Amino acid sequence: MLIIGELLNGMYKEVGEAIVKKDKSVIQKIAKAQVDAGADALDLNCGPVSKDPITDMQWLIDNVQSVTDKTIVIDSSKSKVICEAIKKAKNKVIINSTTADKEKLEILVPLAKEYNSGLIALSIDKKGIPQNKEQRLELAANIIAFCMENDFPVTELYLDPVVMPVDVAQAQLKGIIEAVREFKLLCDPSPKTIVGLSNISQGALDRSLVNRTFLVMAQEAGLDAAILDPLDEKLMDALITAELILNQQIYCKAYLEAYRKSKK
Ligand code: THG
Repeated sequence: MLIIGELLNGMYKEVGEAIVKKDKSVIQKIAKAQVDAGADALDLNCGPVSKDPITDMQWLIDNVQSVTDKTIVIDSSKSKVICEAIKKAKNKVIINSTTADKEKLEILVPLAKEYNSGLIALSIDKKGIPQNKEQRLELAANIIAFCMENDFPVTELYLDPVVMPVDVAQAQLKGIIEAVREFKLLCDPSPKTIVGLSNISQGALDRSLVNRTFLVMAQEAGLDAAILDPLDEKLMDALITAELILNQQIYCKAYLEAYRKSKK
């Protein structure tokens, strides 16, 4: 599982304030803490506080790259922000994200090719978030077709079914897990799959419990990557244990410890 740390997001008060005040020490502390906890990549999102998201995203990338060589995940709904910010990237990059809309695919697929980056694609379009598994699969199939027609390797494509909060769309969650399973069957070689995990528990009482229970189920369905809070130890322990049971990690008696050492 590719573990992408979610904490460098302007949605969090401390991060939002640091972006506004240009306090790089806060950003670098959170970057390092996530890497130490086992993150393979770091999601960077300026959040709603940013008045100049291009400059702010470039500033985030510069400061994160000066403390880690882990993959940078450039998270913005604005293609222009991604196009300008990616110029700062020295580390490996994953673009987050395109939708199934042609206008976005036409900008972001060639950009991902040019920079040899991964590309996250949300199974949504201008009509909004799908209401069922079939609509998610249809959008995913359109995205895959576009990538193939434009020689972008589907093995670098991360399809995201868009996880909804349990208090908003409980009846869809099973279909979202099944979408992960079926995305992997849409072509050979398979595309990768990803979720933004914490979406599911927004408004829920015990967030960590809801997050880790969903994560383990999605892992069984073939999830390849997740944007999550790597500082949540119970979540990380469930992730590692699910990998063990799914035969994705070598078993030893002290496997949690061994896994953490292997990340250092
Ligand atoms: N898919 C993709 N990218 C994404 C998402 C996705 N990026 C953003 C988001 N969803 C994933 N990241 C987060 C980060 C934080 C939270 C949820 C998802 C979160 N934050 C607290 C909240 O809103 O309650 C903030 C609490 C605080 O202020 O301390 O839940 O789905 N491709």
